[in-house]
Amino acid sequence: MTEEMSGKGLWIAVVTLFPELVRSLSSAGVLSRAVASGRLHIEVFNPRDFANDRHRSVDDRPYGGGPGMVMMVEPLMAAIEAAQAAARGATGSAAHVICLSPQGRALDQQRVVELVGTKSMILVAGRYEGIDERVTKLAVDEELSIGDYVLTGGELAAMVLVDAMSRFLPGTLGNDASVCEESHLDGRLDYPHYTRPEEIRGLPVPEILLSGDHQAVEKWRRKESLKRTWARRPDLLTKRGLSDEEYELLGDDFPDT
Ligand code: 21W
Repeated sequence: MTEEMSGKGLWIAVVTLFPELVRSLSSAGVLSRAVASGRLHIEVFNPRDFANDRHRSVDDRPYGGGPGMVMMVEPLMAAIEAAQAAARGATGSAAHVICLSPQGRALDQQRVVELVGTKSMILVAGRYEGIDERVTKLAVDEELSIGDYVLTGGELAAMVLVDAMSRFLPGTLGNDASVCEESHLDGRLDYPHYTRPEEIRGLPVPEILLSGDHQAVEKWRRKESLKRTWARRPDLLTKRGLSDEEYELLGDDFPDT
């Protein structure tokens, strides 16, 4: 087991035909700092490096016909198995294998939090029309989608998951308070934010925020947060319900029934 991954670090392998796409995203911003500090390890495995024919083929035509190509079993399985061997070497145990796919369950913050507790994971990013179903059956533990829209492949979805998880690695954030605050902002949208100047282009900062009255500010923020959530994402509120105090805060904005 490597020294830097023996503790609370996250070991991730991404299986992708576009390793440079994944590397470029991990070598910038918050993720690069997590990697540099040893909290996050990202390794890339390219199925093309495991292709056997002289053309290094990784895709083939779909049985049954139809448009597009399908990622072949052999190079993809070999890449996943190489990633599993690397995971064993680094952490001493098998990695959890997640395939990013439009057919997966939708990723949400609860699953992000659960997955941060995983020692190691292999993220399989598909291209073309998708991967041969037998790879899913043989090697994939879980399929995740990031939402109901169409991407060109699984790489950005994989990095969305990595990015969301990285916020929970200690020392990554620079501001651990906002992660904590989220637990009690849970199920509602953020309140509006303002910084200097006090007025710009005819738009003032809400007076209450300049009052110095911390209790009043906190109440205003709770109310604004609820109003926005009710207006834009009522599904979040019906899912979690409202306390008596929140019901009162919403006041006239909340319908009778
Ligand atoms: C998108 C591949 C659409 C294939 C029925 C049969 C990973 C993704 C992806 C992709 C199709 C995620 C069709 C949200 C996403 C991903 C590539 C299907 C037409 N329909 N989360 N054939 N959205 N997308 N093509 O696209 O790999 S997670």
